[in-house]
Amino acid sequence: MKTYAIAAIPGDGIGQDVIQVGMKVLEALQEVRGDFRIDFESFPWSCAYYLEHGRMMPEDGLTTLESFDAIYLGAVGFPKLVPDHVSLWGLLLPIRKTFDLYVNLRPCRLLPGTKGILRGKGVEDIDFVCVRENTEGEYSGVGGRVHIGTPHEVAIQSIVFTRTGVERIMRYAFDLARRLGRRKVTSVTKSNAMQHNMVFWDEVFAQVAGDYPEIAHEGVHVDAMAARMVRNPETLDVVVASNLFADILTDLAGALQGSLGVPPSANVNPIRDVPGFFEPVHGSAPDIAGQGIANPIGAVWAASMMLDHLGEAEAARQIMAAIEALTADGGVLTPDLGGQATTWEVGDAICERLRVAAPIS
Ligand code: GGG
Repeated sequence: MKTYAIAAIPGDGIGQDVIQVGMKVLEALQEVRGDFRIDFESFPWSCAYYLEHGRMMPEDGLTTLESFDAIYLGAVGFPKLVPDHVSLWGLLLPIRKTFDLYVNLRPCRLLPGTKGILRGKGVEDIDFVCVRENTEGEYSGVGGRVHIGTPHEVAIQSIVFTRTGVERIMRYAFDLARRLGRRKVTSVTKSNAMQHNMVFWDEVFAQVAGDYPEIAHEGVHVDAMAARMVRNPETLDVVVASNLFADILTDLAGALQGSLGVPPSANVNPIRDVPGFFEPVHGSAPDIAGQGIANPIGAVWAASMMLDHLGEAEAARQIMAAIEALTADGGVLTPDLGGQATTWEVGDAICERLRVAAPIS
């Protein structure tokens, strides 16, 4: 029987709650299917770990992760204990960069039965995929501060775009559009104000688009894109954006789906043999951790993306079918989606639906 080694890193805040549910759903699925096994190993790397050890993960943490088939992460951040830039640069960003997980795939789809927040926009209107560049751009980490604490202090954060980095993410977006049968790729830019990096981004986009004549393409400035997502989300198929722009816009995409608790995120390198890393889009929300009100759907959907990436497409679809049956029914939802159920009740209801559903082929 095929066995997958998964590194589970619940992390901080509600990451602990939702990863517990995600693991339970995966365990229920392997029981139902019986054709693969998942071996989880959990790691306590988090802000609590930082307080004890002075780092977010051990020195050889990335080497440890290398031997796994995938990484399943909850959330990172507990700003009252550890500054956010320390926790993010201590755990989440090093995983993405070290394994060169240059694609961050974030679907935005209104699930059946859920209302979203846009008047007059339904499931047929809100259905696009955001392809986020995940290893460079605004999150390159290049910069520094001088004259710290003096009146002439200076802080510089540089944006780094490489031809390799930009071209490969554009190409991935067009290939994805082709694979999904989508008609258009929309590039998010700001080349009117950013005359170096974003003009370069636009040039590479135009060059890559030339190799995909059957797929329409357009560039939209990031400010106009924010408005377009709200006014006309139905005009979007595949969206490609830089690290920061996509980070911001996919929170907006979460709101379009009714809650930031819904969307998942897959950090992958489609070429290299490295573990992909899967997480809900949402953060750690420490203020509501452990209360049983966090929505686990984003984490469970991320588990589905993980299975799909591992080559278990049918199992991935089974999880999505269970989530969709749950939302369509509407009876067992967390408060962010208008329900009264707890995190654990939603998890149990998804497991139950997996058990009763007919196999999908
Ligand atoms: N679920 C992962 C998480 O903790 N996200 C919070 C966050 O701020 N992420 C930044 C990023 O995705 O770059």
